[in-house]
Amino acid sequence: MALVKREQLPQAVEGALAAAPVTDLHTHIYSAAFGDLLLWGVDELITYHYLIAENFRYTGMPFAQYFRLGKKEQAELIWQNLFLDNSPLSEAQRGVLTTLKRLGLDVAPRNFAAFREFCSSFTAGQYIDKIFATSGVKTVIMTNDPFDARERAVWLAGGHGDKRFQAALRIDPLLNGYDQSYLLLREWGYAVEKRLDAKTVEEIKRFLREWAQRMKALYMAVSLPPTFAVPEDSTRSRLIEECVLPVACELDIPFAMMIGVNKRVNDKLGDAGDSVGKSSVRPLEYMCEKYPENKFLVTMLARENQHELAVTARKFRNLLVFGCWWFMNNPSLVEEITRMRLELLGLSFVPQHSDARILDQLVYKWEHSRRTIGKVLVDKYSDLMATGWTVDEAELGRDIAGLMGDNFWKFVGKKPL
Ligand code: FIX
Ligand code: ZN
Repeated sequence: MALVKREQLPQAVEGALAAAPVTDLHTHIYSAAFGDLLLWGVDELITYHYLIAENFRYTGMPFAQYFRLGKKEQAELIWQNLFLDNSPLSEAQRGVLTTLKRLGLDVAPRNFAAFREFCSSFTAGQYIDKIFATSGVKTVIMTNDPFDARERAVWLAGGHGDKRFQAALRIDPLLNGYDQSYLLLREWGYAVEKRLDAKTVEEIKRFLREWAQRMKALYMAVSLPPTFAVPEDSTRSRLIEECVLPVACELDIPFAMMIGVNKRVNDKLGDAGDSVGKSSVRPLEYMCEKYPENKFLVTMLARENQHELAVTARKFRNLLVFGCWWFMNNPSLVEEITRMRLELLGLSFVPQHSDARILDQLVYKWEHSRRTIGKVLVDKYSDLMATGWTVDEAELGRDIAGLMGDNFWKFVGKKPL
């Protein structure tokens, strides 16, 4: 393969990013087998909870009045407030337009009806194919919650067969709400008590084992508040150390922690009402050190935590840092964090996940991320070449394929699916 010249770097990096198959390791999208759990199309795209939050900055409409509207009316209201009455400069606003453009639609006429007509010409299955082809994403990992009745029914009926969609066992109700969720476990035949006695611990491990195997889950995951602590005298801390980590180790799958969410600071906004808080990395140091056979996938929500998270990863090879999560997923912060991670971790991290809740978002979230990550990589390879080091196309392709997915698959010890 030819050596890359410094002046060719922008084109070479852009080409390698475009060619690298993406594994999107955390999303909220579903294969067609999950029915209405899969959100897709322009009305869903424009009523994304990020845009709901932004919408209320421009209107005094009572929150409940908005949520009583039908989906189409909600979409038309947001289109008016966030696109027609105010230029759509935010990341989530621009994302809608990037997606529509990449799907071949002309946004200049601002003809919302035309966007709807385009989407209505697809079935869910056809649209999944279209979005995967347009976004360059090869595999997405879902967020699979066995406590969600609709989702539970799909898995108990045999699951789904679309290998583009891999599973992650999401256990927030177990870890963050055991005093309620244990009643469901009992309903499902697990002999658990509210108090974590020895039998209960074993039955919770059985629940985790059975569901991780049923889903063929690539990892177990939870989102955690800024106050998250392990060890501490709490049910959550005991469940993690006595149930989650032993089963994760037994099944050789990572435990993914998404740390720093302050849930429902404005409850009237629903999913749009969550916020952020600075967390501690002490629990990560404790778990990575005490459980060297366990693997930990971690992303944190506060900008202030990003540096110490990267430093923690330098200390523990069983910790893989991933993504620019939620309020971090904006070009200015993706650039800052990716630059810092490359400087502290080299290539040993996963720079991005989409957190897509609507299928269509794969297009813009990855288009925007490739552009920002590419900009940082050009700088870093340029700095490298300034030392006299040479880089050939194959090495560049190898490095970038690692960032876009191979690093994750190596960490979980599986071949890319
Ligand atoms: O906990 C999570 O998986 C978060 O990503 C979501 O709760 C959040 O609403 C989201 O989609 C952020 O991008
Ligand atoms: Zn998420």
